[in-house]
Amino acid sequence: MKRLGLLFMLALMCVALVIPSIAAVDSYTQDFESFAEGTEIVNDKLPGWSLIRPTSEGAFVRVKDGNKYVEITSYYHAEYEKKLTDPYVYEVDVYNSDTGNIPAFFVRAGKERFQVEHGDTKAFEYDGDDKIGFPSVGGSGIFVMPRDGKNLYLVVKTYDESKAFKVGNVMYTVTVNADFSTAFHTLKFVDDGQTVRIYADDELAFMVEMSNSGTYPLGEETYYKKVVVKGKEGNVLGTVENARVSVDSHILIGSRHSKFNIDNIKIYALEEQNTETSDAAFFMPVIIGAMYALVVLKRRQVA
Ligand SMILES: [Ca+2]
Repeated sequence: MKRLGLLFMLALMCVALVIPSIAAVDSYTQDFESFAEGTEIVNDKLPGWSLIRPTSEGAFVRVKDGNKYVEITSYYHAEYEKKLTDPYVYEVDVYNSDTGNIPAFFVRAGKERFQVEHGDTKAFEYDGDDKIGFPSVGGSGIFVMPRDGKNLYLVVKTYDESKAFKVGNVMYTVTVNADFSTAFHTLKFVDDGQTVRIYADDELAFMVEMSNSGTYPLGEETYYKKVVVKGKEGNVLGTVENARVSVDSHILIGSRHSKFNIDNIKIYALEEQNTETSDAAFFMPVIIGAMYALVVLKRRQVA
């Protein structure tokens, strides 16, 4: 009986050690090099993503200087299907030559959508908030728009009783070194679960500190209600107390009547070399060996 108890303990240890490696963020990369030129990225063409193209124009693989990328045209909603609950990094290369475009790169969007004027709050859908200066999209999360050359816009989605559809926005702008209107540059989100750091290439542009999670009268998911937005020098740009920034992060790309290009999507764990995972990998053969020895010993005793 003693040995059975030990066996049970060892099995529990195995499970405990395996859990961190299961919970880690799966690495994802997409450089579009495997697609034929002109391929439309629609329906199930991009494994791991849900795609919605509400009009006759969508997203197509283009080639320039031997590199394949995707040109998104008009209205588009691309949603990474995996919910991110652990610290992660999300990178995407963006080239947006047109001013006035709405290329919205969301993180920490919720899964639920809210009804607005022409449907629900997809990443291309105007949310009805006419105070922001452009037809803002989506219903939750934060989104970044590389637009008008070196300008980076950060929009925090809010729950706002004063708006027609209770979706509001607070926008911040910084100027960065990368000019997204002349070539591809990397937009990078480093999200440790408490702070989202947003980079243009390797230049820190925004820090978004999140706290005070809870629910709102509209919807069922849990959101961080308070966010403090800081600029590249750590200066506070503003505080939002009614933010609708999801506790579980969904990544969306939205395009509203716009044309821009994306390439090199990467999603990976913030700590790629998770020490707990390494420990599990190291100790697993030892534990399995010990269990095997005990089982053999037990059988011999029975025989
Ligand atoms: Ca490429």
